[in-house]
Amino acid sequence: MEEGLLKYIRNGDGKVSRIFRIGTRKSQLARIQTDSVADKLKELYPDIILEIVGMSTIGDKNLDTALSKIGEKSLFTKELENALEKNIVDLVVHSLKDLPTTLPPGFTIAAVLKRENPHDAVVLHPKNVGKSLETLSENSVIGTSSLRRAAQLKKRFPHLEFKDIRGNLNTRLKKLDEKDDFAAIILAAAGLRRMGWENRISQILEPNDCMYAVGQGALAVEVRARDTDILEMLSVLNDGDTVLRCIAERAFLRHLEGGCSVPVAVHTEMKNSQCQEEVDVPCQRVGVTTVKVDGESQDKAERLGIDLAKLLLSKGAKEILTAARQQNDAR
Ligand code: DPM
Repeated sequence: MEEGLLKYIRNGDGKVSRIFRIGTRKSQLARIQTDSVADKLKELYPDIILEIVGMSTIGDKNLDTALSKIGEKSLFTKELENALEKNIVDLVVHSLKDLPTTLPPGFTIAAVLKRENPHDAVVLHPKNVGKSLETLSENSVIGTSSLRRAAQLKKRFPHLEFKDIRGNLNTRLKKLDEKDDFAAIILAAAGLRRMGWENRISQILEPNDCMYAVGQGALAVEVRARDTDILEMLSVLNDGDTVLRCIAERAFLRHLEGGCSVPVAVHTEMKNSQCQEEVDVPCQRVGVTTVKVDGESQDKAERLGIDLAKLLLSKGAKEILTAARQQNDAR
């Protein structure tokens, strides 16, 4: 243990317990997401001792630069992984869509929790309430820094204009409401719901309008790969269907060599959930059961993603992605 930061606490009865430290970004959304995972862990392991450690990341410090322009693959994850590596924290909660499809050696995803609504949502300027993307007037400006959202929506709604908007969710809603720069902004429905702002959603974008980002709406817990005890402890958090869909989606993006700076979108559905088996997880709390996704189903999901990527590459996806990257670099 290089830095010897593992923490223990001595209980009244003389027993010693380990403290598990959870790293999180400091934004309100990140805190809410981390708290929700901590609450689930406390429900499953009532005696667990957790400590939440807030940290700033490159993505948080560059609030004015479009995500796709910062050019750093692991915008929101690098500092948190450094903290994992140095044993400053033991687990890190992320939005899965912010986690690169290939993690640095030594790190792994211990759990992917049940996905929320993965779709994108339209939030209108108060003066436009009652309208939709379709009925907003010609040349209305829509705020989003996501190339994926802008690329799809430009094609579907050619009468609209798209401009970058940065900052955390609180900042963006303020920019929308208090200025006259944007007619509407596009955000993930999941983030809005977690913040308690569901009432601001005026339209959920269906796949025909705009497909979502790989992993959108799902939370993931990242840990040190060597911590097999923590991996086992966290496996109860996994949601089988979400795990399989996200394996397929991430394999697809990995094979396309896409990232934050290319407009790649997906839509996945589980046709049946037969591939899961109920198993007992041998963990501290007796009687905890979970669905474990068997290795064969995981392999199938991975292959599905890769096959789809290959199909698209054979139809010219590589050229489209290269052009999109060059266009982005020139912005
Ligand atoms: C990534 C993108 C965005 C985030 C790009 C994309 C949106 C950037 C923007 C990879 N990460 O989606 O095409 O709008 O300028 C992010 C959000 C959430 C996780 C916020 C959002 C919450 C939803 C979730 C930012 N990361 O997309 O509205 O947990 O999936």
